[in-house]
Amino acid sequence: MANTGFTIWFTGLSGSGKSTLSDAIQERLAARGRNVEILDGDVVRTHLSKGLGFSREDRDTNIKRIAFVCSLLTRNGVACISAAIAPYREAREWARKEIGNFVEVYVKCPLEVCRQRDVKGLYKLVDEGKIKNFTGVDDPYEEPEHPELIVETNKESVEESVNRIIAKLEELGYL
Ligand code: GGZ
Repeated sequence: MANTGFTIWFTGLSGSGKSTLSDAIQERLAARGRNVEILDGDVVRTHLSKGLGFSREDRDTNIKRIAFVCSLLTRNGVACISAAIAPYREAREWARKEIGNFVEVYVKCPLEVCRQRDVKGLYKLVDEGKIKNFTGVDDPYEEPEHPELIVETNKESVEESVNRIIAKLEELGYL
């Protein structure tokens, strides 16, 4: 029987753990013989969305482009992972409708923890006033109201979060 495609749609602040979880999920799904594609926000922005900024309009355009690619992959049986901040509820709902087999996972982590992690040194630049309109600091992040799953990366290990995501995919009949 052909694999059912689906999209894991991560959403969460910069530094919340979306990319880490994407890589770990990719590994787990690949081990089960699935073809996996990750659309990571900052990677997409060097190709498909090159030149876009961080205004609401540009973020919405970015999300719609990612959703479009996810919809193509999903309908062809790929296990697709979107790892963009996707801060606006309306754009996420648009993606949900466009894609269909959509599993929204809120990667929840307090801003202060993301700030302490500061994997890329961006929060430091924000504090120095060198980056403006940074999500969660001086730009909005609208928490999901009804995500399929919430993972709390300051409270659970990567393995625990991955196990919960895999279990949710099984429960929904995608695996
Ligand atoms: C948020 C920003 C910003 C601003 C640069 N706000 O943690 P990162 O570095 O690697 O991921 C973030 C990425 C955000 O791009 P997305 O495509 O995921 O955003 S959206 O879904 O809103 O379109 C961060 C970096 O780019 N970055 N400036 N002002 N994140």
